Parts: sequence; structure tokens; C-alpha cells
Amino acid sequence: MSVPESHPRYHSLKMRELIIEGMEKGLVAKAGLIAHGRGEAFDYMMGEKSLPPAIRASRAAAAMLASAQKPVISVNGNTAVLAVRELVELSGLLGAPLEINLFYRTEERIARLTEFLEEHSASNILGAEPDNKIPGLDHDRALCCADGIYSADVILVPLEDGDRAKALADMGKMTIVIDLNPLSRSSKTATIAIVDELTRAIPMLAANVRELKGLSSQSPADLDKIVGEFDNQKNLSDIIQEMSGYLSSI
Ligand code: PTJ
Repeated sequence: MSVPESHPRYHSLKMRELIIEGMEKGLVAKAGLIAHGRGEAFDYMMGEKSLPPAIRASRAAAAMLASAQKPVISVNGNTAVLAVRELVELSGLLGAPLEINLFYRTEERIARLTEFLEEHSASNILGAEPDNKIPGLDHDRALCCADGIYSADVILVPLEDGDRAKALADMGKMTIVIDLNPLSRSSKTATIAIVDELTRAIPMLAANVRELKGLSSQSPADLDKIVGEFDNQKNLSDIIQEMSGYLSSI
């Protein structure tokens, strides 16, 4: 059944359709359906909109990406099917590779995701031939590319599954997580957690990067200042406050 645009929950139902189709095409893991449902529940609790703390986190994340020496965007099944165009655009803006890095890794999924990214004009794709490992992880998400995640200074990790953000932090890397769950280990471990829905968060991040990179008056020190003023723990408590405020107003 195709969802009519007039349906009040069009966007939400459309995203479900993308995730289901993605699973049927072998792009999304079965567990990706469950992960998506958990995300939807949190999004409901924030009124399905980007809250002010997420907008602040996006600005700090953009400053961190704009000043990175070697940024990398990590891509999994859910992120690819929900926001492929936006991810390719962000990759181009930053000159950052899209590295396919999967929790439920199979060579078939890697091949299909590579093909899917190529079909959407991505030119800088890594992940098919990992030649290094993130230390401290006992699952396939440890597999990474020496030229990508392994040597990156800043890594954008949307829809993380938890322990990798910690392993990357232990490697001395700065991580930007996009996750609707402010209580998740990834949100707490990230250098910057953007607690927002992926399809809202990626375009907002790209717009912020575009703006910060376009400001000729912006010096590296200005970007460092924006990043330095951001406090992830405080931002997470702010978002929880916002969510409880929203819930008690209903
Ligand atoms: O493609 P793979 O094999 O790498 O697997 C990807 C999933 C997402 C299945 C895997 O990483 C996983 O199991 O993740 P988790 O542990 O379920 O965590 C996913 C997090 O993303 C949860 O905290 C969800 O709330 C959040 N989430 C789900 N959908 C969205 C989201 N956050 C932002 N935007 C969404 N659309």
C-alpha cells in the first residue's frame, strides 16, 4: 500500500516504508526494524521536532566537523535508507568518506549498501575491504579501514549501537552521535550527541556546516570556541528536561 501524502502521519509512515523496503532489499538488518521503532517512541516524547538542545548540539557538531583534519561519516543500514541523499551531500561538503560499518555485517549487505550509495552518486565510499580493527570490540563492527575510521579525528556515527562510541573515544577520537535516545550509552559517551531524528538532524547539520564553512570571517579559533563551549552532559540533561516539560504539558 502506498501512503497518501494527505495522511497526517505521512512522514512517519514513509520512513517505516523505507526501512521495510530496505530490509526486503537486504540493506537493513532485521533488528533495524526494532531499532527504528524504539527511535519512533522517543521521537513521540519530543513532539517529533528538533528541540533547542538538539539545535545547539548540531551547531557544535558542525563546528567540530568544519575544523576536523580527517572527518569520516559512518554508515549503517538504517541511516543509508533513511537519508542517503543527505549523507552523500554532507560527505561532499566535508570531503569526508562514507564508511560502511555494520553491526550485523555480512559481505552481501556490504556489497548491496556499496551499490546503493553508488546509485546515489556517492564517490567516496569505504568499508568493503576493511584492513584494520577498532581495539576493544569483539564483534564485526570493529572492522574498519585504515584510511577511514581508523585514522579519522572526528567521526559522525548516526544510530550507534552503544559500545563503539566508547571504543572510539578510547582511541582518542571525537565522536558525533545522532540518536533519539538521550539515555543511550552512545549519547552519554559521545563528544557531542545530537538527540534528534536522523532525517531532521542530517539536513540541519549540513546547513550548519555550509554556513560555518561559508563565513570567511570564521577563524579556526572561532570554531574551537563553539566546540569548547558545548557540554554534552549538560545538553543531555537539558533535552530530558525539555521532554518531561513536553510530556507534562499534554
Ligand atoms: O545496519 P547495522 O547492521 O549496523 O545495524 C544497525 C542497527 C541500528 C540495527 C544497530 O546499530 C542497532 O541494533 O542499534 P540499536 O542498539 O538498536 O540502537 C539504535 C539507536 O538509534 C536507538 O537508541 C534508537 O532510539 C535510535 N534511532 C532509531 N531510529 C532513529 C534513531 N535515532 C535517530 N533517528 C532515527 N531515525
